[in-house]
Amino acid sequence: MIHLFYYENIEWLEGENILDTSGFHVAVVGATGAVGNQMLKTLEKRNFPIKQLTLLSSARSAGSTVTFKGKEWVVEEAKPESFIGVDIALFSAGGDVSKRLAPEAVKHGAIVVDNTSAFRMDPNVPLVVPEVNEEDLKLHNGIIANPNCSTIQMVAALEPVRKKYGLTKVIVSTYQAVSGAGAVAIDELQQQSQAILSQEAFEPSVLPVKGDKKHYQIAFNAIPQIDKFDDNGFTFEEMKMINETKKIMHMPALKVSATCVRLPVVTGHSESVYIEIEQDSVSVKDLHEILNEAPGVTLEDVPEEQIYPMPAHAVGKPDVFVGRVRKDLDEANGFHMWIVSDNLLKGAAWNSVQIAESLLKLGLVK
Ligand code: NAP
Ligand code: 3JN
Repeated sequence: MIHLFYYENIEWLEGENILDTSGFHVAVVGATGAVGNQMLKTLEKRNFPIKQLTLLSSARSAGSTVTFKGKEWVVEEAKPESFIGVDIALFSAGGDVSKRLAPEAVKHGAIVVDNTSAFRMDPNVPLVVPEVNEEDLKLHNGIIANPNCSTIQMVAALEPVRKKYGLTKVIVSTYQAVSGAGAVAIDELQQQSQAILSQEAFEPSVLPVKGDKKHYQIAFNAIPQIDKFDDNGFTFEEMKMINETKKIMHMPALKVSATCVRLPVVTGHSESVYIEIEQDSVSVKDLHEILNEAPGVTLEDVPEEQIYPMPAHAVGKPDVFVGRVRKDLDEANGFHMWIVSDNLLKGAAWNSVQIAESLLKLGLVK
């Protein structure tokens, strides 16, 4: 089956209640967005123990309804008082909303799992990918940050390699889907594709960055800009990958470099990753062995059978897929690999729900 769109069914794990409890009051901030939509589907699929659900958006969508577990739920405008009685608040409504409302949620006694970059580099906020650094959750002060989608899938694949063989250098180039830029970017790709195929005129208005000086065609194109430019020539998306990788892996001295590119793919980020490891004489077979056993990772690497990960195959699945593992031809300790994942699931909604499940498992939710 060919998957094109992000909102198709999530195909995985019918969850069981992970706690024998009457459940928690959960709030989803940004419930009408591309990430919020997948957040609700993931909570539903996992049968997350919810006793009360509060769905929040801006005033624009307040009063609209969203389906959860076969029932229509009314969305409300997010305000400081929306968090009274909330146990767990999942935020994906942009950094400004998180900066304004996450502290209010914490004041009201909620634990916040924040999908934005607002608090990721705050030393008092754990930045967590459960397969990599679940223990960091124990240091939380009310807010836990979910990393950038491109960072998450890369560190999930690299952590088992680091653990066994050490890691000294990472150079990544990304091939990112438009759903990472929100529901408006998905619409823009669809409209432009239709316009081009029907030879109609169109005016780009969303990508690479909504509200920036220039907008470019994304259909049948590749745009080497995700987020705005920093003064050092890297984009903020690239700087997020660099800084977040070092924080999550507890390796401030790790050499990391990134180039982030937007492609006309609806969902599923791909990454070409070059690494250098500490240990000598490691083979591709050695890396296959550890990747095969790594939690949350699926190895798809049989070149002679043309088996390798692709975004169209990753959509709706929770795992990080790794393939094309090969030794560099010049650098003895250098390896290349291709890493693909559903950016809205492991890159956002699933990682956030996993963090919430870890918080329950570790007894960190009061
Ligand atoms: P989206 O499709 O544009 O949805 C944005 C959501 O935020 C909508 O529900 C929107 O509500 C809500 N919102 C906007 N302004 C608000 C306000 N002032 N108060 C309350 N809610 C507000 O965007 P998305 O792709 O879902 O992404 C949302 C955010 O998640 C991003 O800005 C980013 O910070 C984060 N994100 C993280 C990752 C990651 O890598 N982990 C990936 C993608 C996104 P309305 O319907 O009322 O407009
Ligand atoms: O573009 C992508 O593929 C991922 C985008 C993530 C994103 C989009 C808008 C704002 C972020 C993020 O999570 O880093 C943010 C942000 O919160 O800074």
